[in-house]
Amino acid sequence: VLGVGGAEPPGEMKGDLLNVAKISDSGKKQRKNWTGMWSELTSDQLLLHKEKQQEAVMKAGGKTDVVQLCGALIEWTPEKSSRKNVFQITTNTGSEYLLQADSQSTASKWFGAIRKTVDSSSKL
Ligand code: I3P
Repeated sequence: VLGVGGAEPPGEMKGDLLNVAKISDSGKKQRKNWTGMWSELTSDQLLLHKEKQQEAVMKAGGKTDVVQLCGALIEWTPEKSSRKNVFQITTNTGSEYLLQADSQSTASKWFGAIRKTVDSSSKL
């Protein structure tokens, strides 16, 4: 079934290239700059890798952005972009990320899995 999300347990989802734009850094507005990032969901973080291989990331000295999902908000935000399938993560420190995939099923899969992770990590 496509588009339901959350089929895989937290910590075991990776391997998709999502378009990411960080539009706020701790409350400070950033210029929107879409970048393709290899996404990986852990039990409480969204890791955004510039390189596909984890090893390549390590060797390059950490071109990975870590989004803390505990206490975060996630919502579909069609009004924030001309692109389709855009959703936003707002962290509890006030950083805002737009995420997007042209494939609706890919976007929905990640939205569902991230929302689940937000819910489970925020309950602790
Ligand atoms: C932005 C760029 C983005 C676009 C954004 C533009 O211009 O074209 O792709 O967002 O629109 O401002 P620049 O590269 O000069 O900063 P979308 O692709 O999400 O529409 P926005 O300002 O309406 O968000």
